[in-house]
Formats: sequence, structure tokens, C-alpha cells
Amino acid sequence: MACSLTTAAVASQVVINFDDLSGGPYVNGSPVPPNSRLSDQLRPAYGITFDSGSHYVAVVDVGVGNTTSGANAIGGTSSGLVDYTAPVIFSFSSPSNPYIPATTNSFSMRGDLIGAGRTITASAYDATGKLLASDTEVDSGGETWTFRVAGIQSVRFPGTPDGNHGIALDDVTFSPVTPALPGDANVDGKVDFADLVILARHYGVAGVWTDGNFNDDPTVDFGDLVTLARNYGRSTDATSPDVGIVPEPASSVLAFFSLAVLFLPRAFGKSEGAT
Ligand SMILES: [Ca+2]
Ligand SMILES: [Ca+2]
Ligand SMILES: [Ca+2]
Repeated sequence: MACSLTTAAVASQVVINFDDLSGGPYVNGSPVPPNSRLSDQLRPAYGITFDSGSHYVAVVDVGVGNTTSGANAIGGTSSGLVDYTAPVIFSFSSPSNPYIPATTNSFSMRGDLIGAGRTITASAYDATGKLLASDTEVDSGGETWTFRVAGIQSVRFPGTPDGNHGIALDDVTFSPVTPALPGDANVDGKVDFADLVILARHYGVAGVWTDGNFNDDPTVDFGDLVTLARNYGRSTDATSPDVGIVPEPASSVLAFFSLAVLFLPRAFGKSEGAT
């Protein structure tokens, strides 16, 4: 019984070992071959995007025995070169639409097996950029940075101070992502008053999803308000009895939301730059 539970737990995680990709040279400062540049190629499958100074990470062949799986790992980049001092950013969005943020509730990554003794702190953030958790590990070789907290939309590895003793990352593991519900501006898994306040503060001006602009057009506007109103009260919590059964609101309810949007900017203050 314990074995089958363990198997199920492992199967529910996405594990990216980079070993099926084309590994390029691992030495700091090496040019990154085009087919070793990894950015959003895995997003349609898993909702993850990789970023660094050159807007991709380098898949590097560090050799079997030097990393926690196979021969390949990843490193930061700048100016088209492998640069282990550059931060590596992992971010999550809907596999079907990169505009829609997504979150995971667990994330881990491992350092290569060649330790250099440095202490490195990686951090996890929610969709609004708020710090959720940090994990500090000593680069002893094969160390693991781990985050277990709801609402992780990005993870930042800061890079290592000395690129010649840099850390290649491997076996990036996370729970399958959950895309934001329509109307969930702050991507906390529920569509509620806090989201209405965010939308109201940005109503009529340019904005992104976390400003209440849900349809990827130029501004936060009536269409976004209708989206929020129609999804008001929904939650991604699987235990919630309300999921998917909230009816579309009557016109009187939508009128209430419209009045709220007119009222809320005065109550909470419009965003900076708005008049
Ligand atoms: Ca690997
Ligand atoms: Ca919300
Ligand atoms: Ca809009």
C-alpha cells in the first residue's frame, strides 16, 4: 500500500530533467547553441517558462555523474553566453494561453553534484510579485531548494557570485499548474471582493491580468467587469461546493458591479497615474 501511494505521489508531479534536450557546452562564458536555448518550449505541455539575462536558459551538458540526472542541466545566460552569475527565473502560465497566469503549490530544483560551498537563497513569488517563501541551501553538491506553499507563480534562482564555480540546475519538479480563474485578478484561487477592488482601481486604464485586464486587450474595461461578475464567488478549491455552479448574474447584479466600479476608486484611491 505504501508503495502504490508513493508511486501515485511521484506520478502527480512534473519532473523536468533536461536530458531529452540538446545539451551545449557547460563552461562559463561559452556561446549557447540555438538548439540549447530553452525558454517557452515546454509551456504548452507543463505551463512553465524559463528566463535569464538573454531571455532563455542554457541547456548544458555537464556529463554523466556530475548532475542529479543524466548529463544535462541548465544554467543562466547573458549576451548569448552561459553565465552562471545571471539569475534564472521560472514562471507559470496557462498551458493553453501564456497571458493567463498559473500557479503551483510545490516546486523544487537541484544543484549539480560539484559543490563549491556557497550559500544560495532562492525565492518563490505569487502572481502580484509578493514574496511567498525563500529557501537557503549550501552548495554542497546535489542540494535541493524546495517550496511548498499555495500560489507560486514564479521562482527566482539568483545565480552564483563566481561564474567559474557556478551552479547548474537540474530535476525541476512541481505540481501540475492551475490557471487563474477568469476574474481572479490577484490569482489567489478565488474571485471575490479583493479582485473587484483591483479592477476598480485600474478601470479605464492600461493594465495586465493582475490589474483586472482579463481579455488581453489594451485596457481594463467593461468586458473585464462582466467577466469578473460572471465568475464572482468561484474558487479553485476542489472542496468548495460552489465550483462551476454559480449562475450568470442577472442584469441587476451586473448593475451593482458597475456601480461598485464607479464607487470603489474613490473609496480606495485610483492607481498612480490615473485621473
Ligand atoms: Ca538532467
Ligand atoms: Ca482573487
Ligand atoms: Ca480588457
